[in-house]
Amino acid sequence: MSNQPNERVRYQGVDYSLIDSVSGLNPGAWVGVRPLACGEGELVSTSPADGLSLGRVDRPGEAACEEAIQAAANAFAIWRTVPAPVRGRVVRRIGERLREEQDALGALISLEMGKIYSEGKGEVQSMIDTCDYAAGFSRDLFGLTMASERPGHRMMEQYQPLGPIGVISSFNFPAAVWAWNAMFAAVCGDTVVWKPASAVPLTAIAVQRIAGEVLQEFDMPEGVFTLVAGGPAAGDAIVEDPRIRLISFTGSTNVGHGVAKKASGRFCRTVLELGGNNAAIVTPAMDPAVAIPALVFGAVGTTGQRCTSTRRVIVHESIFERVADAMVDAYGKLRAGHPFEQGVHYGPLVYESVCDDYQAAVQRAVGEGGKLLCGGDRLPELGPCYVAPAIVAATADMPCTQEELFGPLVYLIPYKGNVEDAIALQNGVRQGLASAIFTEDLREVETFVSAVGSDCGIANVNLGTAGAEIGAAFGGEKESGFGRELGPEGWKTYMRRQTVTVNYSGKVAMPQGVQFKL
Ligand code: UN1
Repeated sequence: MSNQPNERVRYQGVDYSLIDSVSGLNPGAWVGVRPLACGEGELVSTSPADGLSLGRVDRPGEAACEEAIQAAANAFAIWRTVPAPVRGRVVRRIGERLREEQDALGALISLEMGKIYSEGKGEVQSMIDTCDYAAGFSRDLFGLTMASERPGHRMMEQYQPLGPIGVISSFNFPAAVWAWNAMFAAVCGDTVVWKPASAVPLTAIAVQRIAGEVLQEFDMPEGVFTLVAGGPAAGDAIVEDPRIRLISFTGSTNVGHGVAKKASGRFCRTVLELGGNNAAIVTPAMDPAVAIPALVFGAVGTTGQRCTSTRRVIVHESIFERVADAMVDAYGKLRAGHPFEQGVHYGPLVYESVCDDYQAAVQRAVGEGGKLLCGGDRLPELGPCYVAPAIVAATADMPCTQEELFGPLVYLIPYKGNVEDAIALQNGVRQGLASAIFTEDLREVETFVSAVGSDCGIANVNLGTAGAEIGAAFGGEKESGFGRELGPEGWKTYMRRQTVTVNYSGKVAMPQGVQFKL
C-alpha cells in the first residue's frame, strides 16, 4: 500500500476536506452537524510527526457538555422508535461515506496521531468493516423464547435500546474506537456522546461531521451522534451524568479505574479497554519465518502504542540467543520517519513527554539488571517525538516487566522447562489483554488455549498480539478491563435485556406451585 495520501490531502497547507479550516477555530462540541458554543479556551492540535499545527479547537465547557448530553437524550426518544434495519441503513451509509473519505481521513489520523499512513487508512478500513457488520446484524437483535412451567403462559426475552451512551476514546485509535462502539450502539437504538482524547480532536471533528451529514441525509435526529472534544471537564461530565446509561472507556488502567469507580457508583454499565502487558511465548518448536516478523510488528507497529502491542517475549532459554539476534537484526532494518514517507515502518510517539517516559523506562530496565540489546535513544534528526525501538534482555522477576510502557520497548525474557512454565510467566502479571504463542507443536498449542493456558481475552497462535479483526470480540481480563467490544452478540452490550412473560390462560397461576387464593 502506498504511503502517499492522494492529492485531496494537501500536506502542510492542510485541506483535509473534513475539518472546517486550519486558520479558523474548529468548534470542539457538536450535535450532529451543528456546532455548539464553546469558548473554554483554545487547543492547538499539533502533529507529532513534524510539530506543525494542524488546526485550532475551541474547547467546550460545562454548558456545551450539558447541551450535547441533553441532545443525545432527546434524540434517543425518537431514535429508539426507528426500526433497527432502518438504523442499519444509516450506519451502512456512514460506511459508504467513510469509503469515500478513507484517504483523507486516514491522512488526518496519521498526521494528528503519528501512525504510518497505511495504518491510518487501515484504521478507517476497520471503521468501514464495522459499519458493514453492524448494518448486517441490524436485522438480528434477536431474543429467545423459553418454556414456561405455567399452563397458558409464554416466556421470552427481548432486547431494547438502552439509552444515550458515552464513548471516551484513546489517542491511538482516534477514530476506530468510536466506530467500534458507536456503530453497534446506533444500530441498537442508542445515541452516542463522544469524548475523544485531547491529542486528536480534529480527527474526531472530521468523523462527527461525516456521521452528522448522514443523519441529515436520512432526516434523523441530530443528537444521535454528539461530540465534546478537547474540554477538560467533558469526560467527568459524561461519566457522572445519570442520563448516560453505558460508558465505553478506552485508555490507561489508571484512568479506567477512576471511570469504573464513578460509573459503578451510579450503577452505570461499563466497557473498559485498558492497558495490556502482552506477552508472546516463543518455544523451541517455533517457525522463525513466522515468529520474527510477527514479534517485530507486535512490538514496533504503531510505535508500540497499541494496547495490544507486544511488551514481553518469553523465549525458551535454549533458543534465547537465536531469537535475540534475529530480532536485533530485524530491528536494524526498521525505518523511522514521517508517516507519509515511503517505506517507513513506524512514526513518532504521540507527545515529546512520552519520549521522556520511554527513555526513563529503558533506563529503569537497565537499572533493574536488564541488558539493552538495541535502541532506546531519541532520533532528534527526525524530530522531538521520534525514538529508536528498544529490546531489553530481562528476567521475569524484574519489577519493570510487570508494568505496561506505552511505546516500542520490549523485554526478552527466558523461560526454562516446558510450555506450562512459559504460560505461568505470561499469566504472572496483573494485566490480561492479548497473548500469543509461536510453536508448531500441537501439544503446546492446545495447552496454551486450554483452561490452564493463557488467561487473556485474546490468545493467538502463530500470530502476534496486535492486529485484531472486528468479527471477533475484543477485550481483556484482570486489570486490562471489563466487557467486550465487537464480535458476535457484541450488540447485546448496548441493549437492555428484558424478560417478558405473557399469561393467555385466563387463570391466575404462581410459579413454584405457590398458592395465593383470595
Ligand atoms: C488491534 O490491536 O488491532 O486501543 C486493536 C487499542 C485497542 C485496539 C487494538 N483498543 O489499542
